[in-house]
Amino acid sequence: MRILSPRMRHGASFQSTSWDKALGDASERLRAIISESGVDAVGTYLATASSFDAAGRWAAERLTRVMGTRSKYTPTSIDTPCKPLISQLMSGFPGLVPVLDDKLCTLSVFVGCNPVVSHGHLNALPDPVVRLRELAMSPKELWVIDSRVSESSRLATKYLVPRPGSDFAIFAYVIHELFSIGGINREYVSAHADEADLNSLKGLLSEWTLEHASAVTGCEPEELREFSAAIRRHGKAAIQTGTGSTMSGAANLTEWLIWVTHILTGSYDSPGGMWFHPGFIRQLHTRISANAKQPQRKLGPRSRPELPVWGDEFPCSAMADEIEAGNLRALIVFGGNPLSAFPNTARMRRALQQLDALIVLDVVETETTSLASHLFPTKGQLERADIPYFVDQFNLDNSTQFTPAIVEPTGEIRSMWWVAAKLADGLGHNLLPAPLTAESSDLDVLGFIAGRAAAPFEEIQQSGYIAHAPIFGWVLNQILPGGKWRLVPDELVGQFNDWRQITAPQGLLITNRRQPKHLNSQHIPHRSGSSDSPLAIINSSTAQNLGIKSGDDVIVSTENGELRIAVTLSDDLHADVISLPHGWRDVNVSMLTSERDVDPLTGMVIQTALAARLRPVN
Ligand SMILES: Nc1nc2c(c(=O)[nH]1)N[C@H]1C(S)=C(S)[C@@H](COP(=O)(O)OP(=O)(O)OC[C@H]3O[C@@H](n4cnc5c(=O)[nH]c(N)nc54)[C@H](O)[C@@H]3O)O[C@H]1N2
Ligand SMILES: Nc1nc2c(c(=O)[nH]1)N[C@H]1C(S)=C(S)[C@@H](COP(=O)(O)OP(=O)(O)OC[C@H]3O[C@@H](n4cnc5c(=O)[nH]c(N)nc54)[C@H](O)[C@@H]3O)O[C@H]1N2
Ligand SMILES: [Mo]
Repeated sequence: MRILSPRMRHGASFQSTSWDKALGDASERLRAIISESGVDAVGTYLATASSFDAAGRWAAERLTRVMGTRSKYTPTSIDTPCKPLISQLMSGFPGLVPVLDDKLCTLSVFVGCNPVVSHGHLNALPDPVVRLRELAMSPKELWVIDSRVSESSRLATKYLVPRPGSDFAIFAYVIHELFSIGGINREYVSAHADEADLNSLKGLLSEWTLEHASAVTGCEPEELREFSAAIRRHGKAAIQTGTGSTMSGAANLTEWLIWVTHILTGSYDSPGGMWFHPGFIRQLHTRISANAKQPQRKLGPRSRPELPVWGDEFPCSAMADEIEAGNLRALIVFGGNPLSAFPNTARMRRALQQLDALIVLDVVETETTSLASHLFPTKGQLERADIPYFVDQFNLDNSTQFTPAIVEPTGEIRSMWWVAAKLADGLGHNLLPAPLTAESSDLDVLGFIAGRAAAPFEEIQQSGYIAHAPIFGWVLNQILPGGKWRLVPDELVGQFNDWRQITAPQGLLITNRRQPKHLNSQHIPHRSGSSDSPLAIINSSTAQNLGIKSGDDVIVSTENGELRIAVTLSDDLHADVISLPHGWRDVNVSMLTSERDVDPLTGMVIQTALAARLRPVN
């Protein structure tokens, strides 16, 4: 149900009220909490829908900063913290986003990423079926590495179906072969890597022979040999990971070894391989310079000091503990649904209920809005003009777009940026830089944000889409300390030596999966019989052994909880896989994940390659 006016809770009642009253009451509560417990007691969660509302996200970031709270949370710590971590450890800067050079690259690889359904992870593929077909058109090759033969695998030149969580082993073997058989780009490597690093890497990977990688991944030796040969044959590669890789216990290792593969083959910041997106609006290449300091992890939130913090946000896995410990007393949610997205749903629900204020900015009622103390209706996608801002670096080309508002906002709906500015006002801060004021229009705010873009805002607005050529060279020449990648960060060597502990045990494993017609918990189809329904996919032979038939309900359980879900059978996945969709309210996969089962380097909740049991109902 759409939310059309601000609402405020008084005891059991949750009534519509005026903006003045709701904002006034929210600010008063926040002020009291800050004066009693300090500003870290007020947290912000800048979630998926804020990523697609440029002005809203920009203002939510500024609100977090002007308040000065350390309690900032975003889904980056749930779906992909390995990417900023590896970027930071290897380049000194966390924000590098490699993008495939789709014009010149002849070998592209997707690992745990299913663009046909998701449109990709950090490289958005518009019209993904056409894009993948282009990438697979001979002499180009497209490889997909997925523990299920996915919709994207079917479009690939070749696909591999490894055991979940074992992807790192494929690249350990590929690098082992680059050292032993050849394929290293000597010119690139001598300019951009240290000899000592190369030697230690070679030593570290010496045991990763074909047989070893085959035993760990379950892939046939011949398939792995062919993959490695393809990389050597093409010389360069563009390898993309998605959440099937980034949500597993081996996420950091896989990401690291893929970066190493790109570096050894001279594919990074290099035509025919990958370029780094500086953002059409952000223009990072004009602003960032080399940082020679070794990145240091900071102490985690007070209730979970063991959880590492590398950037400016706390891991979402800490939120329930922070609330229960009284460290986090108010939360402002910008377009998110923690009851769907965060682990251990039952505990998360109790924690959110314990907050002194839960201020939610959303467009419709959700399980999270039903717990809100203050509910602020904000403009949906069609009601606001927009440009890519948070997702500026995630386009496949060096482009930007402008979309005008299509319909008038209904009811008393306001812009997300305006609500953030009003909340800041109520706390005695001004988050809007001159000449912006609370009376400015959405276009004024977008124009301000696009102030340093590669083209004037008026031109972006008029043309709707502007693309420039990819930019090469800025990372190698400007960002890397001394022009060299840090190939072997200690933290990753530590995890690599422990690979047996961090990879999944033998037996059945849950894997994650997106579905075509809903985005996380948004737009969940209500029609029964919709092709998009909450179905687990399991291997036919596994099902047969357990006496399970297609359409049966089963119980999937982990150390943390259980889930009842209907199954469909398939031979197209690794025998150990139970593929579960994310985003459903009643069939909520987050009941199976835990805020304790996290990657020790990032605090990310493990959400794929997770040990599970399966039994028929009855
Ligand atoms: N239609 C739709 N599009 C979306 C979303 C949505 O919910 N629906 N969500 C958006 C969001 S927030 C994100 S982060 C992106 C995610 O985008 P993607 O990362 O592309 O997400 P998925 O489509 O789930 O693809 C993940 C694939 O990884 C495979 N997999 C699981 N575990 C493993 C493993 O251990 N190893 C390997 N090799 N493969 C594995 C799964 O079988 C699955 O095919 O999609 C975005 N786009
Ligand atoms: N177990 C498990 N957990 C997961 C995942 C998984 O695969 N398995 N996936 C993870 C991933 S990849 C992600 S990104 C997170 C997602 O985590 P969240 O971002 O917290 O979840 P969403 O379901 O995307 O919630 C978005 C909310 O924004 C609202 N919304 C939609 N449009 C607008 C708008 O224009 N304005 C405003 N203000 N609100 C709007 C929607 O109604 C919805 O309530 O979940 C993660 N959690
Ligand atoms: Mo995500």
